[in-house]
Amino acid sequence: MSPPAMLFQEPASPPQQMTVPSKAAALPHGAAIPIKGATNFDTVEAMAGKWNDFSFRPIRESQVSRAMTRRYFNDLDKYAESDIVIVGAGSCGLSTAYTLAKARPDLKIAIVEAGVAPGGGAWLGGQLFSAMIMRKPADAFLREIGVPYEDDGDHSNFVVVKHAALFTSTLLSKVLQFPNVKLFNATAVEDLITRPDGKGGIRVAGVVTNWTLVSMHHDDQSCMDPNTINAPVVISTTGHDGPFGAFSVKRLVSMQAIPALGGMRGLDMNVAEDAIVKGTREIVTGLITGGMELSEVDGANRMGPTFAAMAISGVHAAEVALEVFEQ
Ligand code: 48N
Repeated sequence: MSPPAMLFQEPASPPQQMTVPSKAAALPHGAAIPIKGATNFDTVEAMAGKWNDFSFRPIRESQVSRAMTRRYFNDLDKYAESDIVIVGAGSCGLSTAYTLAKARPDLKIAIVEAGVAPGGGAWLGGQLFSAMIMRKPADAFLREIGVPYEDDGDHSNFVVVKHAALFTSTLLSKVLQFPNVKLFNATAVEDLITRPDGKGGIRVAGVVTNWTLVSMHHDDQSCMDPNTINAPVVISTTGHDGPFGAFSVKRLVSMQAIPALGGMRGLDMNVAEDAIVKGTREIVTGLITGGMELSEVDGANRMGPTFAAMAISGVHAAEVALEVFEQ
C-alpha cells in the first residue's frame, strides 16, 4: 500500500548543483590563492605603525584542514611500524627520546603521550614552586641540551634551573626537532601488543592506542576500538601517579607477565635517585621501564622534587634500547 500522497512530497526540483563558491575551491592542494592587498613584511619590526592596512594573506578553511590532516595521517601511516615507542613524554620519556634520537637518527621513534601537554610532572619544581633542582652529575645533561642553571660551585652537590618549565620546554623543543621523532600527544596507550616469547612467556611488540578522551570513556560508551603501533622495543616511562600512572607495569601484572608490583616506597632522595637510575632496565623482553614507573615495579623510594634521576634514567633507558638494536 503506497503512503498517502501528502506525506510523500517529492522536492519540486532537485537541489541546484552547488556552484564553485570561489576560485579558491578549485585550487589544487596547497596552491596559493592570488594575493589581493595582503601586506608583506620580512620582519616584525617592519610592521610597526602599519596596522591600518595590515592584512594576512587570504586562505580557504579547507587548506588549513588539509594541511593538518594530511600530515597527521601520513605520520600515522609512517609510524604504524616504529623502531621504538616511548610511552609517556615526562622528563624521563623526553630524556630517553633525546638521547635515542641523537644517537640513532636512522631509528623511527614514536612518543605516545596521554596529555594534550607533554612534560608530565616537570613543569614545576615541587609543591607548585618554580625552581627545579638537579643533583650533580645531572648538570652534564643540562649542559648537553643547553639549559642554563645556577651552580654554587664545586662545594655544592646540586644545581638549580630557575624554572622547571625552562628545562622541560628546552628538552621538548630539542626532541620535537629531530626528524626521526613523532609525538602523538592527547593519545593514550591503553594496552600492549604481545607475542609468545617461545619460553612460555610473552614479549612486547608494540602498543595499543586511542585518543585519551576515548580511553577515558570506555565505560560509558559502546565499544570504541583502538589503533596500534608495532615496534620491537617499547620504553615505558608513565610515571607513578596521574590517571594512567605506571600504566605498562600494571598491565604486565594484570596479564601475569610479571608477578606483582613492589609499590613505591616513602621519600628518601639519596636512596631513590640512585635506585631509579641503576634499576632502569628491560622488565620483560621488548619493554624497558625507567623514571618513576620503575619505582612502582621495584618498590623503590620516591625522591620528591629532585629531577636528576629522571633525566639520567632516560639516558640509561636509551642505552638499554640501543643494546637491543645492536644485538
Ligand atoms: O613526569 P611523569 O609522571 O613521569 P617521569 O617518570 O617522567 O617523571 C616523574 C617525575 O615527574 C616525578 O614524579 C618527580 C621526580 N617526583 C617524584 C616523587 O617522589 O613524587 O610523566 C609520565 C607521563 C605523563 O605525561 C603522562 O600523561 C604519561 O606519561 N602517561 C601516558 N601516556 C600515554 N599512555 C599512557 N598509558 C600513559 N600513562 C601515563
